[in-house]
Amino acid sequence: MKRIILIIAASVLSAGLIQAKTVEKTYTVRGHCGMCKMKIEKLASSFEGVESAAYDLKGQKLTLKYDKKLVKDKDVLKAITRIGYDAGKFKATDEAYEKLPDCCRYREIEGVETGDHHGEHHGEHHHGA
Ligand SMILES: [Cu+2]
Repeated sequence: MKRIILIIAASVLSAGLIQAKTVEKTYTVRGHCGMCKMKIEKLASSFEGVESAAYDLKGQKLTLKYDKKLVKDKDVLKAITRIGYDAGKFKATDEAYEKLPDCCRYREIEGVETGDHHGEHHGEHHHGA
């Protein structure tokens, strides 16, 4: 019995050595609903070399486990920005962001600069004497 355990331990160890290039990193990725989570995880894990992608919606964090030899994290993050989400140091373009469904619009939810300033006093310049 002990021997079996040893063999298992040894094989786990050597498997670890073979996959020494696998790293786990966490990035800030913006998203808003369950659909965002699904899309982000699906896209990230579609990359060859990405072993797992887990998005934490509350924490706005994406944790990637990937093989450095097969994939670059910045490529994954850039791909995420192309579907409309800010990822790490990369920002989604306004164009990509605009394509998101309403439920996914994380930028508007912050309440900063929504662009709707009605009733501002335009044209009320006083051309005084
Ligand atoms: Cu969403």
